[in-house]
Amino acid sequence: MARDWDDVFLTGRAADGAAEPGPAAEPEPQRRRGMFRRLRENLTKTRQALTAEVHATLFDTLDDETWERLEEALIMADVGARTTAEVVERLEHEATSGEVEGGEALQARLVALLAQEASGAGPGTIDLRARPTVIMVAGVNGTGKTTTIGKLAWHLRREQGLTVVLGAADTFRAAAVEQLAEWARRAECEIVTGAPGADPGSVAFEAIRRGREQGADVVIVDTAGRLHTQDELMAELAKVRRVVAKQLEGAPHETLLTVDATTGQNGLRQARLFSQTVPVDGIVLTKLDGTAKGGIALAIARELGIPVKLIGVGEQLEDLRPFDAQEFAAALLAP
Ligand SMILES: Nc1nc2c(ncn2[C@@H]2O[C@H](COP(=O)(O)OP(=O)(O)OP(=O)(O)O)[C@@H](O)[C@H]2O)c(=O)[nH]1
Ligand SMILES: [Mg+2]
Repeated sequence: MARDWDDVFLTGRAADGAAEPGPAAEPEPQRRRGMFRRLRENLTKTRQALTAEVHATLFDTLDDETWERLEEALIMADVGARTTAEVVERLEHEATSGEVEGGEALQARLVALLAQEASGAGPGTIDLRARPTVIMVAGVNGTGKTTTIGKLAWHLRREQGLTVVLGAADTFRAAAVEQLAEWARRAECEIVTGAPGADPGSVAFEAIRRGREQGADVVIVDTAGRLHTQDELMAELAKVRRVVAKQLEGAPHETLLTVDATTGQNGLRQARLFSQTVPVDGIVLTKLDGTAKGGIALAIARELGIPVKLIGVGEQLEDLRPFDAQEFAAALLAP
């Protein structure tokens, strides 16, 4: 599981896995503490909903009602019925057998069990060693594709010192190109656009061509989230992917799927549909700041079999973070 940007991005440089600070980094422990504090703040809605119940249950007399109430609270936070049932059953067992005793120990154990559930779908890394690495971003309209691309481009530049080219392959909506162009300006990277209604595949093609010509490190391709019908959307997504794959061997190296955390189980169903159309390497779970149902971050990897790699916790450039299950569970449940 990734803890920091240097853990997420495999760049093939010496910094991989080590803690060599990026160009704009603060001292390490201080920076991590600051990031954890911000994450807790961003998750306030879910955290408030959960911590009250966890305290009212695990720190009180343990009986049947304890476990029922705890289950209910986790399900309300969208942790998912299966994951919740397993985790609470295990915790109850460990509490009854005397393995784990006391509110604090139980709470810590709950964090560990939830984190464990969320970590099974594979490492949250993004391999950036290909030159250029092509990242395709897909997802239902409004889930945060364009915003995520802007934030990601900014992080790649600022934290990793990489050059990025954006491809505005969402040609369905005229405003989509403008929106991505604004992000390109903020992230200080180049953007390749097509005329409104242009073939999305041709825009992706041109972005990669441009990236290669420029010797760019990363090309990120935005895609449409809505067409006239869902079938058309899926067909187009598959087509863009084929164009990309034909043009550059190994591409797209990473396909990220954005899922809006506020849409809960419905978002999960949509994600499943997308992942049946194109192979998805990672989930970007967005809008965790605006929901009391952030527990979905801990269940989604297990439900889909795809790791959550990044989380969106706001609308600003810096509001994209690597997902770390342990850190996330701790931020939700720790006092
Ligand atoms: N609070 C919050 N808002 C977000 C986050 N990510 C995206 N948004 C907002 O969600 C809205 C939709 O985001 P977009 O990036 O336009 O979504 P999209 O998937 O590109 O949408 P389409 O292009 O219509 O398919 C915007 O208002 C964003 O500011 C997040 O992590 N937190
Ligand atoms: Mg968009």
